[in-house]
Amino acid sequence: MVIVGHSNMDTMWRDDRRSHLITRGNVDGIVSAAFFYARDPQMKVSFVTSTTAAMDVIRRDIQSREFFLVDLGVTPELLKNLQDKVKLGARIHLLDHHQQTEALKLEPLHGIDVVAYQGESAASVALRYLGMNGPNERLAAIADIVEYCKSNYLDRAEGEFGWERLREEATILDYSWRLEVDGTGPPASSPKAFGRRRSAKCSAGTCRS
Ligand SMILES: [Mn+2]
Repeated sequence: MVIVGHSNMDTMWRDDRRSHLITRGNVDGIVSAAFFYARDPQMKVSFVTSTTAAMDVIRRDIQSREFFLVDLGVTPELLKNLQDKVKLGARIHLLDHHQQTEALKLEPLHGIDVVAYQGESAASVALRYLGMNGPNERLAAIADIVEYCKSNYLDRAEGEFGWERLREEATILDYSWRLEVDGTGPPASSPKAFGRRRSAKCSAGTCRS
């Protein structure tokens, strides 16, 4: 649906779901999304490649009343967009492991909930936030490995399954999302697309992305 009066040509959409998770389309984001889906199968989920892309998604979504941003390092511009959403009545939760998001914990951010810790994957941050455990911990551990991070989940999973097995599973999952391997045919991505995805990675504190 197009909003009359908006001079830009962005397309708006209508969706009855009121809770929206926005995260990266890499292992850390995919694992985080799995946790949120397990908690709320009706949740709307968007995978993005950058903070700029996340801003676009948030701006277009005029239906959701609650936004969860996971694994997205916050920029001043994104923060401004989020504060605009809060003024419109939305609740915002930032779950992250990027340095710039963790720094926000010290600032008064009315209406924006910040849960951020460096040194562990965003998936581990999300799992703890959601109060989940059990088999989910192994998935968080895999995200930690791919992100070159370490958490209690990784320590426990390593003790239970062994480092080699976990690392192999992490490698397979990381390979799978990059090449869109889904078991139904050959990889869909061209080498060019593969390179583009690789370049979407960013550095983040002690972690990779
Ligand atoms: Mn990450």
